[in-house]
Amino acid sequence: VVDVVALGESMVTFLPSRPGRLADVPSFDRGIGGAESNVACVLAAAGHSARWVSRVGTDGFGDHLVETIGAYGVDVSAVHRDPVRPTGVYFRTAGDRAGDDHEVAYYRAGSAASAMGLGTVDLEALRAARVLHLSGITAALSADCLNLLRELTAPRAGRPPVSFDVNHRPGLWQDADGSRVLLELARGADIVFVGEDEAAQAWGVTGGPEAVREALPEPSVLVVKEGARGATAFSRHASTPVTFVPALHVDVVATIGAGDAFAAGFLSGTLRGLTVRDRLRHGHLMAAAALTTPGDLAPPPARDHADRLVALDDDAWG
Ligand code: KDG
Repeated sequence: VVDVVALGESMVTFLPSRPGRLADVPSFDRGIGGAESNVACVLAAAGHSARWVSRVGTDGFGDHLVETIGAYGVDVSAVHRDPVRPTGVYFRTAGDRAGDDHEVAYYRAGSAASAMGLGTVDLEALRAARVLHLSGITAALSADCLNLLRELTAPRAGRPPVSFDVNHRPGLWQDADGSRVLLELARGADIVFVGEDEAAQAWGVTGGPEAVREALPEPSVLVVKEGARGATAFSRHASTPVTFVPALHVDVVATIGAGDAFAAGFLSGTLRGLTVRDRLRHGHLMAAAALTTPGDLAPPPARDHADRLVALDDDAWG
């Protein structure tokens, strides 16, 4: 049984070599992206056992993803290679520093990962986990992917606790009712991550973290991310049911990957049985590392270093 299994599509990403509209950028630097494999990579770098379950093509981009994610120490043995469908790729501009206003062009329709489903992924590899991490992105990829997520979030005796990052990507939900589906899936999960802005965009919930909790009372842990301000965790079984921790002040280079790093830090603290405050602090610390690098993934601080930072006095934090 590994600490965390993450299921989801990963893509080779192309980030512009200089700022500007996609229409004007002449060349791109290759990286890797994929919200769920990002979580697995950060957790592995933070000293946890992590497995990524997915499908990629037999093309060179598939090789690159498997090799790069494997090099983080993530178990990639349950990644299936699809001989017919290609690996997804996407291009993205940096946008402004808050991460708004960027352009994203996905080339993932009909990808190998969009063929993930109950019959095409290794269900045993998914279930042998202390935590199974999923995200709303997968639900948007295909009907089979959605069915798979519905099955994995359904209440069943013996299923691992499910962590679900809502990850509302409006660009992937053009013809479908993403709002309803994301709420339904979140209701079945045990730990849910959602941005305050996402909750407003997807569900029309405004009025702060408390209003999000009212709309989503089911998960035993709900983490509402409030951007640069901080994050609030609602936890049914903790001695303090509501915990707010301010974010760290950093010079943001790019917001991409920060939400994934935050989720990884919080899950790391959860797996280690830390207090809710310290889970949130580990989340912010990992997010700070991602915010200060251009691509999806930043090497997180080593565990003992992270623990020393998390133990700072309240005055020194945030
Ligand atoms: O969280 C970062 C992801 O958005 C990025 O890596 C790409 O997974 C991705 C997606 O589908 O948007």
